[in-house]
Amino acid sequence: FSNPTCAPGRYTITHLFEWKWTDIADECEKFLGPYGYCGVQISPPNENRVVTSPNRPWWERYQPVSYKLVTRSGTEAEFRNMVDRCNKVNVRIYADVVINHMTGGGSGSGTGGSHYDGGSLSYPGVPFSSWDFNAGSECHSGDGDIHNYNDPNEVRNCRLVSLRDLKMSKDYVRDKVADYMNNLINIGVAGFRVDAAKHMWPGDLRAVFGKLHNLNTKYFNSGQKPFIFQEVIDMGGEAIKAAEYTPIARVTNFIYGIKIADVFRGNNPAKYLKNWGSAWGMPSPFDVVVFIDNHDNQRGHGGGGGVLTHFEHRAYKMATAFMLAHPYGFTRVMSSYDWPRNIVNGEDKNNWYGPPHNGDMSIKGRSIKADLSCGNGWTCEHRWRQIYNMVAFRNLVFGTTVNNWWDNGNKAIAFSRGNRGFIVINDDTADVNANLQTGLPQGTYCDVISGNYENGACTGNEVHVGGDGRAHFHISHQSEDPVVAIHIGKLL
Ligand code: QV4
Ligand code: CA
Repeated sequence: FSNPTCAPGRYTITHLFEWKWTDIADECEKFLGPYGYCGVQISPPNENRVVTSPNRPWWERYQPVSYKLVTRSGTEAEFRNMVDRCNKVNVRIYADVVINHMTGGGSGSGTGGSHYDGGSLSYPGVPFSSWDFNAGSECHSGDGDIHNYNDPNEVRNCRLVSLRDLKMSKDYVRDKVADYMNNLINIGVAGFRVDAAKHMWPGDLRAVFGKLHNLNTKYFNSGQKPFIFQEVIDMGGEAIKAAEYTPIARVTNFIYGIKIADVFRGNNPAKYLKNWGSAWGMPSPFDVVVFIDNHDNQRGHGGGGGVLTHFEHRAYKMATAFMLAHPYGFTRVMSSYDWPRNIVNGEDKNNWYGPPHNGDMSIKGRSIKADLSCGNGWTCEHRWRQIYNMVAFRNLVFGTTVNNWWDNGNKAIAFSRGNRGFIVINDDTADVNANLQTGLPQGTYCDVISGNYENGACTGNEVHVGGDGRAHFHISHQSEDPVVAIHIGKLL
């Protein structure tokens, strides 16, 4: 399950957090397909609890009520239409599946109208009843919630923030979850982000994944398995290790964003990135999905904090350029919406804010500006030139290694990817003014950070590589984008 199921030549996904299905379908056709993205991680597509206090927080979608495909993002028909249209332009859909638990306490109805009662453990929309949940015989924490992350039994059999914990050791529960995932596969999704994987036993996940169908041959070659990445937060300090899950499928690498933030905030000189990868205490590149921030840690959830986000745009763009230029891991670009942060004593009181919405609380569509960026409250990092052009860079240099490493002994670095691409990043407090070996063929290249190559001309800076492979780079330390990236796809 560790092989990304991208169409050929595409190597990066973006998380279109809380987007509507109709917007995603349009985005696949107008932008993600043409600009070389592999796919989209979507918000959970199944029916969830409607939370009104606070009013429709983003996190209500992590409280399943049933596996019906009706959410604020859209109806089942809209979902099917999105999957079909995206696949037709070679953009894959990866569903976020919340299978560890159902809702927290309380009762009411879900986004698809199904009833739920977290008190009596009744979810008729599936159906699940009290027999299908872990209880006192499995969880020994006293109040039923997880408190001690050093006790693997507690982390897996007790409730994560009171969310009713499914008894995945039961065949019936495994079958219902596998039926849900197979329904998505049959519709045409290419894989899954598995929410809260750390809170499920590896053996139970193996059993569920073992029931999964191959991908739909309408869009994929026969015999292809879904791509699966498991959300396992392993920062090294707890009993449960990512290594328990990597033999099954990939895991999300949370160490990555913390270490990268440290570098691009200037606390750890960039020169040390020379051996970036497993040498930094991270898993094998083929076992991980990597990202600068995610929907939790960008707002202080999930033990988050400390990572770079779009709010720190300068460092964020530098960090993302490095991530996309470097071969380590399968890359995911976060795509956010804006919200009014209100930090009191280190905590954002507004970190629950849901997506931009209309008066009836339906999700507002994103608008597109002339420079391709988004409006209506959508941040759309995936549409920032400094980011989408590096997605194309990654596609072009795929399969090559890091060569021609250079650093100034401190916070300025450069390296090539084989003889196909070259990047210089100046995170230092002085300008870079250097003649560097790029490893590239002679020619005039278009810097894809400062501009685009349009109608045979470069709208940004040109870089002249001589017959000896060397070129001169001048990067002001005061630039908003102190990065230059060139590749053989943008040779004038
Ligand atoms: C609260 C208290 C509980 C109390 C309960 C009683 O915290 O102690 O028992 O009330 O009513 C929401 C609220 C949370 C509330 C809970 C239950 O924020 O305060 O509990 O609902 O009503 C997201 C949010 C959570 C949210 C949850 C469900 O982050 O705040 O909880 O959705 O709506 C660990 C895990 C990791 C997890 C991470 C956040 O190892 O797996 O925490 N990350 C994933 C998702 C994340 C999601 C979940 C898991 C749960 O990425 O977005 O949590 O599906 O690190
Ligand atoms: Ca569990």
